[in-house]
Amino acid sequence: MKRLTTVLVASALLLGAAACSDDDGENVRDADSASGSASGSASGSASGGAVCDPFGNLADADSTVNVTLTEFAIATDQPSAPAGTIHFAIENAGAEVHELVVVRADSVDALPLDDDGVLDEAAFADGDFIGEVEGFPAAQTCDGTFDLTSGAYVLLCAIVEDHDGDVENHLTEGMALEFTVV
Ligand SMILES: [Cu+2]
Repeated sequence: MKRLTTVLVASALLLGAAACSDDDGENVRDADSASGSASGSASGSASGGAVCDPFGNLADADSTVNVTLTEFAIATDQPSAPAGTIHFAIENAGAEVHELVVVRADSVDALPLDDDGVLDEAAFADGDFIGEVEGFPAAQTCDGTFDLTSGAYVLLCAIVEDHDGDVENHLTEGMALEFTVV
């Protein structure tokens, strides 16, 4: 009986506290929206901070393959290229930041993924992770030049975005393309 009374009193106190804090509600909401816009601008500046960082030495290129990145696909103007120093002229025709990763792999389905569906770079055999042109903004172009011997490759974008728990995985959304070097 005594315990029940204590609980009731405690509940009354909690209700009272909640009622009293009504005035403070405005401040709490302000703080929330402030942190919301802060994280918004943080990710905004992260996207804005992505710049084209060309990979390899374009002057050494033997051939050029045109690559187009969009949400969420990768396309090339040819399905293969001769072995040698291959220049990928990359256009980001999408609305988001995208990257171009070149790996040696038999197929898109053969790509090693971790439990979260993220490309597992550590799982590649030595030398099979060729290189990457890191993420660069929409409506821009960038260049990647890679020495490729004949074989099967996959071009992909492995960017994973986490919008407050809403995960967007560019690779599993479709940004992977098989490419053959002959
Ligand atoms: Cu992407």
